Amino acid sequence: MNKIRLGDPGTFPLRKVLREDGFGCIEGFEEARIPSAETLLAIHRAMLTTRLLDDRMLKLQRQGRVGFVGTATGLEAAIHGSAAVFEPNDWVFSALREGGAAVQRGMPITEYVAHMFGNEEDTAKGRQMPNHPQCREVNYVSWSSVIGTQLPHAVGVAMAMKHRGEKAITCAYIGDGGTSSNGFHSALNFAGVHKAPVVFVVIDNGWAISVPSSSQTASRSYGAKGPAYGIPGEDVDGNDVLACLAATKAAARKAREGEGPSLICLRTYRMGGHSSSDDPTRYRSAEEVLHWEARDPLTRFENFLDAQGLLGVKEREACAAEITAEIGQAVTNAEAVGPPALETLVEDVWADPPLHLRRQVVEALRVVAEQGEAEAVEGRFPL
Ligand SMILES: Cc1ncc(C[n+]2csc(CCOP(=O)(O)OP(=O)(O)O)c2C)c(N)n1
Repeated sequence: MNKIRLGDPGTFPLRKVLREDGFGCIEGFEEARIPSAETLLAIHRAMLTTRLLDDRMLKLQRQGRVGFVGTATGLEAAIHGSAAVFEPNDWVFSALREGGAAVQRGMPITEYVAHMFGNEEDTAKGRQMPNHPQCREVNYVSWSSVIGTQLPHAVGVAMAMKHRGEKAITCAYIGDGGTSSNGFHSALNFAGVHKAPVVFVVIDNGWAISVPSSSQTASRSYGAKGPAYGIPGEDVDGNDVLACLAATKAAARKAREGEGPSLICLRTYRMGGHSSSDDPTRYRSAEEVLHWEARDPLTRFENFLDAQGLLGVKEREACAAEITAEIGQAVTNAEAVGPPALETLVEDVWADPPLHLRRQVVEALRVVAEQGEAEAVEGRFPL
């Protein structure tokens, strides 16, 4: 359990831009390379939105109002520093924790929250697990839940765009655990051979449920896996939002200019449990969590913005209040909307649902009309 983490200083170099405390950049970093105030504040807002959205969703889950939550707490710099690079016509394929990137790309918070509730306004009609958002308008693809599958999908879309001569590229997120999947190997191999315009982003958050990152691979780093596929690879301090941004920007530029894929590993830490169904105290120490809490990527970036004169305590509070109000309104809306209509169960798969499915829906509707929904369910599952 206490093995040296991949990428720890001394074991493999990490790209860094911000000082550990956030109050400035590391020595030698040219100020001219700091992004514009507008970009910095937009990324901060995205990070804060994810932090607040996850906090609220987890509370709702604990109250039995939302079914499942997998938070991104601690990963905000990695997610939003990288996602900020992609253009509206690029495509983002994510795993469990990057839903905030959909919001950053323009998915309305109300739509995100409707998805968490799986209600009638959920674009997936309640058929996906919560925390698996999709948003066609912003080219953000829902995750299948099967670890690694999103990578071959992302490569396929990248190849399609390349064949069509389009300039768009794809971003493919995966966790440290996901690097052990078939999908990771086939996607990187195929993308390397065919120079697919894709950026692979490994978010190494230290744990794959209860498996520590140090037990996931014998490689000296995840970034080091790229060259084996003929792809450039790099490891980045994933709690340093400016380093995540810079590394992803360089990789995206290569993909856009026809130089093929890159692999970047953003090394960070999952501060919460794997999901709302997990108890992380069973497999990791309180000291370890405290160690990382002291390196909170949001605080580090806020210190930087404060030092730059871009975001003081008052502005931060105002921004948080605005986002909290927006989330609150979205939750109120979501709870006022009912579940998807039963007959939608057989939509979207068949042009004309076959007879046996039509019969089942008619039967379900008849039972509900006669007994009410709760009694109908109880009738099928006698206690
Ligand atoms: C093929 C497959 N095997 C196992 C699982 C169960 N599972 C769900 S999440 C998870 C761990 C994923 O870890 P990682 O890729 O590091 O992502 P993280 O959850 O840490 O963000 C596992 C093993 C799954 N969903 N799919």
